[in-house]
Amino acid sequence: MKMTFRWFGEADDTIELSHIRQVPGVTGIVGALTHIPPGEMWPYDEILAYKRKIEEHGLELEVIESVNIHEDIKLGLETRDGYIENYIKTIKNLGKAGVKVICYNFMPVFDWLRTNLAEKLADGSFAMLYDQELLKNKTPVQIVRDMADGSKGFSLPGWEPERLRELQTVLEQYENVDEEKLFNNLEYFLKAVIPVCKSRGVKMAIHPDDPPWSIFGLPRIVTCKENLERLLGLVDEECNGLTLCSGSLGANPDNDIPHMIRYFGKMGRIHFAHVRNLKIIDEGHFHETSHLSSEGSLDVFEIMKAYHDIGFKGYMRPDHGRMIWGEEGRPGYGLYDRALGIAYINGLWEAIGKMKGNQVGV
Ligand code: CS2
Ligand code: MN
Repeated sequence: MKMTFRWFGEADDTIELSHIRQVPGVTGIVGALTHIPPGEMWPYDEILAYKRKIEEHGLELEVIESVNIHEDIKLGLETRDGYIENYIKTIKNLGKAGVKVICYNFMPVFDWLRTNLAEKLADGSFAMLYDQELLKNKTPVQIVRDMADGSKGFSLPGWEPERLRELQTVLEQYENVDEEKLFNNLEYFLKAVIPVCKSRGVKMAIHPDDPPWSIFGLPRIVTCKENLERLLGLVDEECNGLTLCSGSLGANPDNDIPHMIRYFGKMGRIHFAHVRNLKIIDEGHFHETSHLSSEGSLDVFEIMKAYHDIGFKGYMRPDHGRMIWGEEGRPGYGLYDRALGIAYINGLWEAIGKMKGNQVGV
């Protein structure tokens, strides 16, 4: 595997590239041109300038997270073709710049959702929490306001203000879109972009829905093994692949993450691995934790062992961390806890390899 670290760009991140370079084992950045709204084309020159900056610090830019999908594509509106054209141009420009994997998601309206972005844990750290009960008493507009208030002024990935300004209208448009329609709209999108990816050596890696169930009655389809298999079959090509996010899928205890890694990994369809742990309190109620297995509900050793057993050669990154040691930053994306996560993941990886008799642990 290739260890990477998510970075939001100079203007939009508290963390310096030179500091990321010092986290043991990190070879690349997972980046994005966060200022470009969904639906618009990413210009080649801008991608190149961004990549050069990263390379100046001895890091690679081979993974993008995310190129977000315009709502009209998810809704299946007639206007989608123009946005798909732009997406294709972006794929071509990214491919030309050496990008190998594009992470994206197909969640209607909202990206990942939490009811508290800074829940204080017993050890004094802060982590993100989700409580389905609290959602029941809130309207989508209130939730958007809460997320914005809790974000400490940082833009949150997938929560672009321009996209959410039209919230009421978009929610009404979704009244005609059920899971079947959403699958059809994903198929339409994939049929247009996958051939381009294939010819350019770029892999698409869909991110699971977070949490992996419907919220506010909106359809969600990237939620479980059966649906992941179905979406891979929509266009049965290697470059139609997955971002296997343990924390997103793992919020539903029915999802057996090590099994899913082995199953889709053997098919060669996992291109990007997000490793995150979380503690399930009861149904629809969980908070994020450090990566350590004993602190959460997921067994990170079993997750890493599954990746090791399938000979995973793709990109990996620690996902959401807690806020520790007084760090101020974008919720989920501080330096310290994600760096600790990497040290732990690397430790497991080395130990698993050496237990198998491989001296270098890979
Ligand atoms: C999240 C998402 O779990 C995660 O990685 O932070 O924002 C994720 O980046 C997007 O859903 C991917 O499109
Ligand atoms: Mn993730």
